[in-house]
Amino acid sequence: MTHTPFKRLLLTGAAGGLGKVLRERLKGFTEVLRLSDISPIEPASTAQEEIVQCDLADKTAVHDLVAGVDAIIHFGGVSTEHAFEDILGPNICGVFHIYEAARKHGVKRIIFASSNHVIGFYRQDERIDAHSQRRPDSYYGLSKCYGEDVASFYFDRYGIETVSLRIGSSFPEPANRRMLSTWLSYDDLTHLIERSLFTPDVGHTVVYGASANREVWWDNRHAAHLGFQPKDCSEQFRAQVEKQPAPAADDPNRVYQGGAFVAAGPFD
Ligand code: NAI
Ligand code: 15L
Repeated sequence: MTHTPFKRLLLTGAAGGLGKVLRERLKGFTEVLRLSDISPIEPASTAQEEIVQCDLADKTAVHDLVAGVDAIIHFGGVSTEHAFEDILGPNICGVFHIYEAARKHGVKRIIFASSNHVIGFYRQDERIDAHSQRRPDSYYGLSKCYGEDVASFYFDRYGIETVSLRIGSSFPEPANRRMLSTWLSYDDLTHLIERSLFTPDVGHTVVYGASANREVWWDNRHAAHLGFQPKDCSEQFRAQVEKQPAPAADDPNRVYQGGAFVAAGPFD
C-alpha cells in the first residue's frame, strides 16, 4: 500500500529487540527516522536517520526528543517483569513524559507498545476482546495498563490519537507451547504498525498483536477499522516446539494467557 510518508517519525526503544527489527522496516513510512534509547544505538547509516540517546524518566530530555516529530512509535521501557521501583521511571514516568511532550509539540498520533500482560490472568481456555476487563498479571502489566489509560485520557482531553498494541510474543519464532497462540511475526508486526500509522480517525484503539495462529485467544472485532490482517501462522513451528516436555497441568505457562508472568516476584 502506498502512503504519503511522515516527515519525521520517532521510534523509542530503538536499541531493543523489536527496535532493531523496526529500524529498517519503518524507513518506507517516513522521510526521517529519529531513533532513541537509553542504551547505545548503532550510529546513523544514512542521512535519513537521527540518533538521540535519552532516558525516558528524564522529562526535559523527552521534551527535547519529541520536538519536530509528526508521530511516535513508543517501544522503549522495561519489557519484562521487575520490581515496581525499576518499572516506575521508564514505564510510568516515561509514558507520561512522552504524552506531555506530544501535547506540547502538537504530535497527533502515537503507537504504544502495550502488552498481552494487561490481560494475562485470563485463562487460556477463555476468549476475550478489547472490551474485556483487564486482568494485569504483573507490575510490568500494571505499567502497560497505565500507559493505555494515559492514551485514553490524552485522546479525550487533547485529541491525541493512539493505537495501543497488546503485543503477544514478537520474536523470530515461538519459543514454547504458549507462544504457538501468542506469536506475532515481524512481518505481521510491521503490517500492524503500518495500519496503526496510516488509518484515519483511530481515537484510542486497542488491538491485540498476534499472527494468524491456529488457536488465538483474542478477538480483534473492536479494531476492525484498522484493517489488520495477519498473514503468518505459528503452525510451521509446532512440531519443533512440541518436542519440548509438556508443562504440568497447573503450570502457569499452560493455564494463563500471560504464562510465567503471573507467578513472577514478589521482589522484596
Ligand atoms: P527490549 O527490552 O528488547 O527493548 C526495550 C528497550 O527499551 C531497550 O533497548 C531498553 O534499553 C529501552 N529502555 C529501557 N529503559 C529505558 C529508559 N529509561 N529510557 C529509554 N529507553 C529505555 O524489548 P522488546 O522486546 O524490543 O519490546 C519493545 C516494546 O514492546 C516494549 O515496550 C515491550 O514492553 C513491548 N512488548 C514486546 C513484546 C515482545 O514480544 N517482544 C510483547 C509485548 C510487548
Ligand atoms: C511481553 O510483554 C514481553 O515484552 C516479551 O519479552 C514477552 O515476554 C512477551 O510479553 C510474551 O508474553 O511472550
